[in-house]
Amino acid sequence: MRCVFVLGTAGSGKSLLAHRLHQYYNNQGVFPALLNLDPGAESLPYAPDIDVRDHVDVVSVMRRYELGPNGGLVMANDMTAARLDEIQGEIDAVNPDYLVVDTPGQVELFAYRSSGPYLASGMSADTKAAVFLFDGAMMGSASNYISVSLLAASIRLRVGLPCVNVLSKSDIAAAPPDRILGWASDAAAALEEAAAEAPGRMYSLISAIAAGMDEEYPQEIIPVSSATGDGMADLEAALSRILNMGEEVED
Ligand SMILES: Nc1nc2c(ncn2[C@@H]2O[C@H](COP(=O)(O)OP(=O)(O)OP(=O)(O)O)[C@@H](O)[C@H]2O)c(=O)[nH]1
Ligand SMILES: [Mg+2]
Repeated sequence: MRCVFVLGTAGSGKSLLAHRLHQYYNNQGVFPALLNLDPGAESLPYAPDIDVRDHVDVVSVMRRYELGPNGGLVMANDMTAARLDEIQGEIDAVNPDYLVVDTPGQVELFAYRSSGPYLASGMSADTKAAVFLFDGAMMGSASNYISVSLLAASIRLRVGLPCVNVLSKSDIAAAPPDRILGWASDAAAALEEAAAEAPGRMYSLISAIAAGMDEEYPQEIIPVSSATGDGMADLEAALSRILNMGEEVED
């Protein structure tokens, strides 16, 4: 089994992309399954094969421990990790070729507490990869791009999986996708634009950040639209390079 975790900031398009990936693999004639790891999801654009909400109920957690919505989600995420054995049993019973994992809306709950890295490393699969979504609707400026790149690097560090960067919602991106790809391929150009947007005293901070990110450049970022399907084949090929070491999708 190959396993793909879909990560990204709140509302960046994780759930819809997870659905599209599942459809894509299905159309390729392999057997995919969808795991929802977001206990706070009220509605999903797909019917999950395995659903953490069958194990952890945020509203009951809030009531039982007298927590607000954020405290409830924190605890629900931690409780998810404690249910790994049961969730793994359900995955094994389905036994897909590809498991697509939709993660909690608040990426910081997944990545920065111990539950996400624990689930990412503890789940049993032959190979694993992550997709990190740069929310196209937020990519209107070079400084936004650099900020989200930092978040992506930090999350990669925490989750510890090889990662494919995706520009999500490419059909409604806040800047032309070619311009965003320019920021990804050329650190100096991104820095220049970001510095021009930033107040003077931010310049040295932005310079230091860009210098530190030099190792990360050029970044590969794949524009994908879950609305039109554009870019799905490129995303699958990038995932395949990690999951199947370059082979096409296979069962
Ligand atoms: N136009 C367009 N809209 C999209 C695309 N992907 C997602 N959306 C819309 O963006 C909104 C959020 O999408 P979701 O898939 O729920 O995003 P998410 O990251 O799972 O959201 P949370 O789990 O709530 O953090 C929905 O209204 C989607 O229909 C896309 O590629 N193009
Ligand atoms: Mg979601």
